[in-house]
Amino acid sequence: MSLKTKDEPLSEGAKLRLYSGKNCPYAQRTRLVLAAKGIPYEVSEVDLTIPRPGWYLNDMNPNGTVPSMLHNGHNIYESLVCCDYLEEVYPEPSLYNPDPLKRAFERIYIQTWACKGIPHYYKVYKTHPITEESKDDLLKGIANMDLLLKEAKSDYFSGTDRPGMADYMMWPWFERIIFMNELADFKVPENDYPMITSWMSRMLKDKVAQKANTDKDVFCASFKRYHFGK
Ligand SMILES: N[C@@H](CCC(=O)N[C@@H](CS)C(=O)NCC(=O)O)C(=O)O
Repeated sequence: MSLKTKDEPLSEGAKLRLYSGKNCPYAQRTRLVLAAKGIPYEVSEVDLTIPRPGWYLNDMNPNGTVPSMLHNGHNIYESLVCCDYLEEVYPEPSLYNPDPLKRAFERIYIQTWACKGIPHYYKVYKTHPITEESKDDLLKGIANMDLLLKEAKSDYFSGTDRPGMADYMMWPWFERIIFMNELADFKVPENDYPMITSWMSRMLKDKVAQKANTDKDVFCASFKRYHFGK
């Protein structure tokens, strides 16, 4: 199906249009927030294997990436900005901790994972051959999150008894890391990292995470393409 332009009206009942990518963890962040808040929306899938059309760059997102959202005729882009925007426009249920200090830490966790986890994830995901060094680096990033969760003394990075913004902003990569166990022989050892592995188990059971999940087949196909040129 061709990409809907900014001018094309939303389908009936949809509050916004999400320009997404089938295997994009950043777009999944937005899908998770939309699912958590029960916001009806439509999806326009962007084929990331070909250059974006000029109108997408002009009207939706000059960076050419997904996610982007069309809401009330306005374009919003960058995953964290999209998610914070949704939190403000659709405040219920709130995904941030009500306590300002805990909320600050949620943002710290998101940034920490972005700096110390995501780049190493992509080294394992994209480079061939996968080296023990790249796997160790990713494990260090995960170990760091294990420590932070331990210090937070909470089941979730939200600091509450349910997943919140920080959990949903990190989950897309962790869901894929679980798939990497089969594909890249990459495992997070439960005995060494009890906090993060039990968090991962809890997240797998979360209804929102299940609703806005990663398609395992799509992920595996993409992973194999990077690694084996298949
Ligand atoms: N900082 C951006 C990153 C988004 C991003 O890198 N998306 C990838 C797909 S997962 C993309 O659109 N890549 C297309 C390209 O770079 O051409 C965000 O948080 O939204």
